[in-house]
Amino acid sequence: MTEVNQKTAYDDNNIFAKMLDGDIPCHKVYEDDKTLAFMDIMPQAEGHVLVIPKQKAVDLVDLEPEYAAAVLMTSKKVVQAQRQVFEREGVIQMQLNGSQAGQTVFHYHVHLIPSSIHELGRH
Ligand code: DGP
Repeated sequence: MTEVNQKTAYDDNNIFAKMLDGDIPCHKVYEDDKTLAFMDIMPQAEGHVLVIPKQKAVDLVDLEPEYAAAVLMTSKKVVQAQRQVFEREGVIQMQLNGSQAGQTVFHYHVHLIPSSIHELGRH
């Protein structure tokens, strides 16, 4: 069992690493040299997107500044698109660090969820 106070090491076989390698498919919505954005397979609301860096980072602590900036810029593009497509202002940006926080895939990722904090638990 993973100790909650012990950091998980980067696993090259994690599901998002396999997506970056092209070994498993994803519904891609945006890609550039430093990031990939794709639809979440277990959406918490319609249009739930995940943004990941093309860096082997388990969590926020690992993320190099250039990749942090790139994830942020991609997230801005995705939120703009979500607002247009779903004709709503509210988009939640969520990011979990560590199993204790609820992180289940140990490649850094940002959730972008068109929803409100009040609606989120009801989906
Ligand atoms: P987190 O709990 O923050 O680690 O969220 C992991 C997210 O990853 C969760 O919302 C479901 C999503 N996910 C897990 N496996 C896959 C997959 O194979 N494909 C896609 N598109 N999303 C996945």
